[in-house]
Amino acid sequence: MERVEIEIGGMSCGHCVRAVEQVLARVEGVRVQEVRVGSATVEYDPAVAGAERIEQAIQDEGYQARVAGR
Ligand SMILES: [Cu+2]
Repeated sequence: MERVEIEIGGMSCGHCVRAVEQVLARVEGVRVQEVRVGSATVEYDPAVAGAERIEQAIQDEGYQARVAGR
């Protein structure tokens, strides 16, 4: 598993935190570590999930996302 930090734009409250948690939990190969307003930390299996898929899942929910280091 690799651990990454994701910068997330457009989050403002606890509702956003729960929405992002739920969206990340549905991405195969991803284990959610922590979601805060504006960022998240996850572990993912590079053989199953990629940074691009993680960003896309968050963007599909209506937020901006950028995996650190990309
Ligand atoms: Cu919110």
